[in-house]
Amino acid sequence: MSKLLVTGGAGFIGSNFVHHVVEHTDHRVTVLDALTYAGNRASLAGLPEDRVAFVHGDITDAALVDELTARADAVVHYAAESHNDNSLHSPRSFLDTNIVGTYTLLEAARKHETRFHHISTDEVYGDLELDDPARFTDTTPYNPSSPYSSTKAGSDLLVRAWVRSFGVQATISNCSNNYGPYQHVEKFIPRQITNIIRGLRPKLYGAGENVRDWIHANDHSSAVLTILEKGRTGETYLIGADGERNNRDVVELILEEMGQPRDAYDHVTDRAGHDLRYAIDSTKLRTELGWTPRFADFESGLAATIQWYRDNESWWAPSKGRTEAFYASKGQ
Ligand code: NAD
Ligand code: TDX
Repeated sequence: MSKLLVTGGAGFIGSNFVHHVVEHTDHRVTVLDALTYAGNRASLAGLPEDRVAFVHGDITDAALVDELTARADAVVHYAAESHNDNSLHSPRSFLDTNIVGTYTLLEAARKHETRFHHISTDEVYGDLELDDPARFTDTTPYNPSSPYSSTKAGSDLLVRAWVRSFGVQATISNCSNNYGPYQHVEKFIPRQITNIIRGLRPKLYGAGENVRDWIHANDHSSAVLTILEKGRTGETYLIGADGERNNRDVVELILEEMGQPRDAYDHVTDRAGHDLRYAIDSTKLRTELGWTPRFADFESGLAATIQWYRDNESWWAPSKGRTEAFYASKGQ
């Protein structure tokens, strides 16, 4: 049994990870989360108090981070400003949290010789052409496009430097686009589902040809647990489940699943610098560490996610109005 410090554990993927850890291991978890607009304590409701403790605080608070890291066997670092569209309009908090916050945690892990796992994204590699057979691997050169992805790339490079220069026992994972319960309504799939529930039309950026490589958040969680248990210090593991789809197909699937005409959506202003395609080659994680995804069927995972948003309107309703007002002000 280990004591895990999980940063950003009240966010989408972090909260899914905490649920997964409680269900599948006997680890104890301390969540450190600043409860920004993206954090929600309700995402951790119902978890046993003797297994999960919650600390409301910021990862840039060095004294607090030091105190919590001293008590942990491992740090699993999810906390981030995570939304590309926000980073195009207000990038400052992305530098503070993603760069300075990661630095603050690395210094604590270095001091206390604590195992560290850094959660990152495939977006650090930039994008691929639609007809390119290539997929990202851990040797693909970094080439981030947005303020968000450039700060995630910077945080990855800090982790690599703290491994090489200071011997921090760290691993990194770069995962593709996640879907599942507890995802904020600003993100693509929950935005469209909750729009339809509210009688609004889904909004597709540009022509909708951009491709994302979808993975269920539970599969991301099982991969991170595998890396925590078996990953080699200093290594980078790419996490993906062969789920490439273009955005138009995903919107049409959601509409069909929710009993609407497949063409009942609007095209809106495209995202500035919009990455065309992401695709992950997760062979290293599968062959070296023996991980396999369980949610192979995107349609059924999507149907379950739609049902979750239907059943949990009180979870997402408080964020919906201000999220749509923000998008409307940008023509999206
Ligand atoms: P999210 O925005 O849903 O959650 C982020 C969480 O971090 C929130 O609970 C927020 O309150 C917390 N947080 C933000 N700033 C903080 C700070 N300064 N101190 C403490 N807590 C703070 O994000 P997510 O989608 O769950 O992403 C989690 C991680 O996974 C991020 O590092 C992201 O880069 C990475 N990732 C996300 C995806 C995806 O598809 N969403 C894919 C690959 C990687
Ligand atoms: O309303 C929308 N319409 C639309 O067409 C929104 C919100 C998005 N999109 C498009 C943009 C992208 O091509 O859908 C795709 C997915 O958009 P997001 O959900 O914003 O995700 P993305 O920008 O791909 O980044 C996500 O995956 C990688 C996460 O938000 C990041 O945190 C993660 O690193």
